[in-house]
Amino acid sequence: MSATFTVINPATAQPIREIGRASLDEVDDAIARAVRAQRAWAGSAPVARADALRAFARAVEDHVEELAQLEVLNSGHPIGSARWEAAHVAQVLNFYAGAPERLSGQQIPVAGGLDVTFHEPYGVVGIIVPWNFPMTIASWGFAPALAAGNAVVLKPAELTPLTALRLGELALEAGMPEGLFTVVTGSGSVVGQRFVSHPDVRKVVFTGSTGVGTDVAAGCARNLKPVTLELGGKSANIVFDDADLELAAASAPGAVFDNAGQDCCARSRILVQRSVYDRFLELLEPAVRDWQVGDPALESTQMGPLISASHRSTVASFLDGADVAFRGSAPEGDGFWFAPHVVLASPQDRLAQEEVFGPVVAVLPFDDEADGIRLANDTIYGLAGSIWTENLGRAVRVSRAVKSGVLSVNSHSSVRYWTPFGGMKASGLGGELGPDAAEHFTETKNVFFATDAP
Ligand code: TAP
Repeated sequence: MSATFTVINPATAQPIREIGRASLDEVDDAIARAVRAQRAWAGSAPVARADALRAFARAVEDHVEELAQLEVLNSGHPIGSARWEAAHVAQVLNFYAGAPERLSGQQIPVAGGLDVTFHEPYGVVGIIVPWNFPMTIASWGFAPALAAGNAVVLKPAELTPLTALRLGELALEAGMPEGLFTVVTGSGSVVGQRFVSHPDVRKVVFTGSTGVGTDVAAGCARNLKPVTLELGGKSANIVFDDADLELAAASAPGAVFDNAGQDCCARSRILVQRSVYDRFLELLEPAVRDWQVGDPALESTQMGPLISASHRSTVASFLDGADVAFRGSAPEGDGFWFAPHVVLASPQDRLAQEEVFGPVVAVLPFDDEADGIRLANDTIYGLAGSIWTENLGRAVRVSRAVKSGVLSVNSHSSVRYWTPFGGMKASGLGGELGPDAAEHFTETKNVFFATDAP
């Protein structure tokens, strides 16, 4: 690769490494190798594919610390989070290693013969991932795609390619066939677009912003190519007056400031019932001030820096004219630091409608259950959300009425690899994870075998 780009440590603003920027010919070469590797892979015994994925998972398990340290360096994730992320990749691989032997078709009753369906792999799957969770989001695509008999070409974000590159090496070291899982570094407009336009890439998985995702989907439509989209969010954390307010307030900073708010599931709008609004803010303030922002290499750190100088400027722009109620702290000096901010907002404010993707949370009051649901649904997004109430009937009613793909009641959990994940409205199309994800990487073939003479 002739052209390169520089990868920066966001905690120090210092360069780490030069990485090659693939040309169109190099992308096409990787896709051609993937086509060849996929034919042999799809033809191998299901148990052989399962064993290969388990070996890949073991290699990742054996390198959790190395991968975690790379993520601290490249993404500024706190070491505790980075270790969780690396271990999660191994768990996702192990989970989908069970899929090759379970991708059963159907036998459908028909007259005069036998009718069966087969789950056929697409062939080559192109996966485009963002910079916020480079390892985990990649694994949600590549593990089920490989399990279903596909080859994968993976494009990490230029800001954060290091763990993806290491995962590519670990796959080879674990014995995965050459060309089956290739990490292609470079820009979205070249590498990502080639995945969209190349006739041999038969499915695209895109995670990123709603704007780019819409263009990727349009390109896939022109090429009659299925696409999964995991996009932005503006998720609501809804606190009713019958909630355990102490618990709701204590957990609210983690729900939005984790990964410095650079999380598609960040609960970046806290909707609080008016009767407990003041009390909730009183409880929230010390929790925000205690939120530990600092050196991501330290075990005690809860939040590191933002990913880049330009992203920090974008996040800062959201505070222009904002009514800041209180804020946490952040280190001074080099690195793309930004303190957590709590802002009082009105429903039509930019801060209440647009994704900040930084540690800024908007707090809004609501009157009653219907008003809370209306406000929760009052954005273009529908990814995640939390509902705090001790009333079971209300918990059920509100969780059915909020138009989001991933909700939790009296907690903020969003991602378990064995349960489905995906957004509604402008937050996405199609889903990932859960028991059926490998099937999403197949197309159904129906075959009728005549048994009776015509
Ligand atoms: P984007 O700018 O959309 O970039 C995402 C990926 O797409 C990067 O790898 C990027 O490559 C690539 N890309 C850029 N332009 C492209 C094009 N024209 N064609 C094909 N690929 C292209 O998003 P981001 O700033 O990295 O990530 C932040 C956004 O992702 C937020 O909105 C966030 O909510 C969303 N996100 C959603 C989820 C889920 S699961 N719903 C998870 C994480 C993030 P380069 O940047 O290397 O050029």
